[in-house]
Amino acid sequence: MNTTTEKMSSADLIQIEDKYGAHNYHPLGVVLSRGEGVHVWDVEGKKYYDFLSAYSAVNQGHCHPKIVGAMVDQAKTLTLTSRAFYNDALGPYEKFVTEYFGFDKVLPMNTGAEAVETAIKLCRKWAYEVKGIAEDQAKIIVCGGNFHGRTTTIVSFSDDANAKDNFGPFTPGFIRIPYDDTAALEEALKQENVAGFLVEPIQGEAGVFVPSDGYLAKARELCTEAGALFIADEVQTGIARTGSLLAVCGDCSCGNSCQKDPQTYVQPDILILGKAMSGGAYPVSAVLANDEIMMVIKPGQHGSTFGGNPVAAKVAVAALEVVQEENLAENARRLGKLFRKEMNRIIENTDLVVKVRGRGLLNAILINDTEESETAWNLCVAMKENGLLAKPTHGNIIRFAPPLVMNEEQLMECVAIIEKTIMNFEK
Ligand code: IF1
Repeated sequence: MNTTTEKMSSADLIQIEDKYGAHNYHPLGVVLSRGEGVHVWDVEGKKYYDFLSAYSAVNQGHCHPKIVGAMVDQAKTLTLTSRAFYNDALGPYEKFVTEYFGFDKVLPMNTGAEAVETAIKLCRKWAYEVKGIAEDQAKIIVCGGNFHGRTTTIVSFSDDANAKDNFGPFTPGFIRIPYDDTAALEEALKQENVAGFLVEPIQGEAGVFVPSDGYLAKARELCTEAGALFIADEVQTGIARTGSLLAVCGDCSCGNSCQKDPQTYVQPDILILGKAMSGGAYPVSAVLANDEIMMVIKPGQHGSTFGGNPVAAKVAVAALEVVQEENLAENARRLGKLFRKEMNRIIENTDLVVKVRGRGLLNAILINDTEESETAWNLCVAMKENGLLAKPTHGNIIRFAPPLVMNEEQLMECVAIIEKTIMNFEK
């Protein structure tokens, strides 16, 4: 097999990944070579609807011309200076992004996990230097079923055996409580030396768990009373995915620009963003906070070679402008309601699916089988054959998260594919 000149088939490409790549993933058997908007194409030219959006990174659609244009222009001009010197794209991006989300300052990183690590470090340093917790005693409360990334510290407070087992010794300083449980949070906040509470406004990896109404607001209130920082990980839920700019915006009336609607908005002390910050074009993540918190980090105490590079800065501005220009939050909200309504209609006519849940265009269906069963996987294989790509999470849950640039006609075509697949499926 000539891997450089001849066009390789999907089977060839799967085979070389298997032989030369670490086996840390188990992909669906499709090899993609092109994307545009809500669609991707495989090596053989078959077209699919993308219902994963690279785990909600491609909210703005594949290869959005404005985002790619910004990236290519900047890539031809200046790619990286490091933060040892200033660059002419970072400052304007920092002004733009802080105004966009309403915080005093931003700390730019690359991946979601790095941004979560940054938030943890920031929270601890604030606890020692502002709150006055004794050295090395700070604790951060986290939730059962959390997913915040793959670093050693982050997996230290995971309760997912797959993510965690045999990666110890683990980082101490975390208290895990059940998700969506304000009584447990209230109890945990009574412990000494609590610095903060780190939470996903909707749990993604756990299977798209939307907490009870009022949970985030109550958690915010409890953190304020206890003098602990409320840290929202919106790496997956942010940037219009759940039908508002951020999931902490709730069912707001602001549309595509967060005006912090006092009826629904829950203000985090630290906001963590990643994925769709770049529309999936480039790794861009960010931690946002106000000065009282962010200013505890001084020169030399935290950073990243690539964080805040000029390409990332230009890409992020373009990607966030697209969210507003194309009304993606409103579209996600409207199409999400339609999608759940259609899924509920299908559920009435099948025993295979028991529930749909989610917000905006972050949804999941629960398959009527055990976590160990192959049913959800086989359904995803069948949907792939029918031209729609999705992936199971936790064995019996299928997450549906298309790009937010979808229109109603396309969504209904996707509903028809899902319905046909479910109705024709035999275990
Ligand atoms: C993988 C899930 C999605 C995240 C939240 C931080 C990060 C993530 C809330 C880290 C990342 C990913 C990573 C991806 C699978 C994935 C995922 F299935 F685990 F739940 F999105 F749906 N906080 N989520 O969801 O961001 O460092 O990856 O940039 O393959 O691990 P990252």
